[in-house]
Amino acid sequence: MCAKPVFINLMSVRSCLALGLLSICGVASALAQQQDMTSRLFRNPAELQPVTPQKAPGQSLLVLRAPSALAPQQDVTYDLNVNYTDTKIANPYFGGEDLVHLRSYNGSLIAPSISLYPSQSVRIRLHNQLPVEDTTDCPSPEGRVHSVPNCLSTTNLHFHGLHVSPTGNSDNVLLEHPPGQNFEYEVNVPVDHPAGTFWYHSHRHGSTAAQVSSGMVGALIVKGKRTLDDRPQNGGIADIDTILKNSGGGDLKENVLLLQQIAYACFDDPNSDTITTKLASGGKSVWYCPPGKSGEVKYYSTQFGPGSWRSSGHYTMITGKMQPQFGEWKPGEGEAIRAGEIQRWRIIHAGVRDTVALQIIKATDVDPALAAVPVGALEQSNWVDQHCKSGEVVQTWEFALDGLTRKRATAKMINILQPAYRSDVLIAFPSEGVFCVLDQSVQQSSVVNPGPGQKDTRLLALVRVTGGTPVQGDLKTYIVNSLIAADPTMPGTIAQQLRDDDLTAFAPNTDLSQQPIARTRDVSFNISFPVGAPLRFEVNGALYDPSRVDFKPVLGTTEDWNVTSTLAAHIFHIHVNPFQIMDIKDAKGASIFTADGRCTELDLKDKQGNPAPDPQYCDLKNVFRDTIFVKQNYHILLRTTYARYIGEYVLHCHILDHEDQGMMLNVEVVPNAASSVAVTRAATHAH
Ligand SMILES: [Cu+2]
Repeated sequence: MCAKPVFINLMSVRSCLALGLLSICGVASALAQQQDMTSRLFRNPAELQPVTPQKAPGQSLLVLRAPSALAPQQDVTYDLNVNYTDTKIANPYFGGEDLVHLRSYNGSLIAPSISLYPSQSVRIRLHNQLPVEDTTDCPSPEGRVHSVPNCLSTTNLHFHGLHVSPTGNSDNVLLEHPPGQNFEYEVNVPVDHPAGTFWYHSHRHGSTAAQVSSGMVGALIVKGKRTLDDRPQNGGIADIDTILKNSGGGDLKENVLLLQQIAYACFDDPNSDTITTKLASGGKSVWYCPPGKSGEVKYYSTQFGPGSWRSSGHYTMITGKMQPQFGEWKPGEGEAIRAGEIQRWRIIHAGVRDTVALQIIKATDVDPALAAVPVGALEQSNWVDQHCKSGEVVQTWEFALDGLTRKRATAKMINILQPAYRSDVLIAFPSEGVFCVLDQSVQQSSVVNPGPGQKDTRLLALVRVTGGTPVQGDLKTYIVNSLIAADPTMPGTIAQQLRDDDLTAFAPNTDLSQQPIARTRDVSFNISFPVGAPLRFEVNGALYDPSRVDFKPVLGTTEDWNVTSTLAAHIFHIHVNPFQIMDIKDAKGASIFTADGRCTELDLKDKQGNPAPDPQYCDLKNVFRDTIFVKQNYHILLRTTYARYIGEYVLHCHILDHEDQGMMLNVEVVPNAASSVAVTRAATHAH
């Protein structure tokens, strides 16, 4: 009956009729459609291809620098268009595909990946080809309220996680480009920039959530070619990429998993923000687009906010695909994944409104020839219960966080990814068969979007493994031993360090624990409820004001920051310089890291008193990253050095609709007093 998986199954419809429940259980089966198999196959994003800029007559030609050992091209120019795309998104709740009309990069839900190299000058010509907005949707700058979303088609570009200049036409999110404007960014990647997984997205205050939630996100990959042997001539830097080899000595196969949460909706009438909903299986009403209507991202009032994602019925997509299939599902369809083959997965949480608790479990009783999961919320949930509960978890080996190689790698059974997090892992599937990639149910305090109801377990993807050699025993040990075996020239000391999860030789950031501290600062995220006025999304009690600079740290100094959330959980992100996590204190003010090396987050209990361990903070002590989830009333103690760049940039909550509504502030790194005096004197002498 209804609880069984429903494909196109008349028996199910009859059982439902017999029970008089057609309105509930008939919905899914009546609309059920088999998904197009080939469209479900996972594919990496295309790489953005450089263009040769045309020079106007009479203009002096740019002298391009010769390629170096680090970069195949020292000067490179790309075109990136912002325009609408009309495409389809599969709907796991109702079956079939919904039409969507969304702002995009280059007309696709899958924006191209951009490869960067240390020492490279990268120009990106951003062309805003969206339709012009009227002054109702986009008031002139003087008429804007900086806590009210506006100008949803005005954009800019942020290079998330890169350590580059925040000013001028570099990673400057204080710029904005209305429809019709073309703008050339130039990012100079320092020669000592870490190699790793970063991402680009629009970051124009007032429209960030709308654009990122439309899929305006792409991978930004800094390639690493600096070997251990060449450390002396590369300033002591070695990239872990240079030891990630397969047994033939070639590079490991890489997959870019861009987690996207597209907040599209259809509306009851063209001038209303009331989202059209429909009863789905399981008795829950979720967002619904009738045939012929296209889903859009238009209204913060109804499409973003507490509970919005949970009530939408939408699922997290991976790299533009809903519940994609990895591996070879039919001969010649999809790229085969072999048992024991080690792959690098670059996981980028590019969504806005839901935590992803990623876990990979061997599936049972799945016929790969069928390769379809049923439609309908209840049916999907039952399918996962039936097929993804073997308990045989595929452990991954995480070697980088937020693009930065960890000093200590960590073996993960579950990978809790908050919006804007990146996680680079090595993965090997131990046997042939089908594997479920799940977004697991975790407790409310661990997620960005609490309620209504518990976060449920959902299927994110399926992996089919064919051929290869089964792996016996511990996967992490297998992965490390395979890396060592693949590189006969690897020094014995490095091999031993790898066995001990010690990646110090490849970690780019200098430990700050002994640094002198110039000062400490407090950052507090809060949502307040003024009587008779809209909610306020505040940092340190204030809403964002572009004319106000709250913090002015001095170039070259190191500071301690104490970051907390006083109402709900928020996500702290700061541009330009990563931070080291020195300590995390729970709501009672106690460090979660005990003197004897335990993590008290593993002792957490749910409301009923059952064990509800939350491992997400446990491997973060002393780790460098650029984004951190801040649980309500917890305190994250960060340490950061203002290196290399002066100028103004921002910190903000990466629940991006909070940012658009005011949860952001300006930071300006200023030169130290001695050098500013020198500048003043030089100016005086010049006159
Ligand atoms: Cu927030």
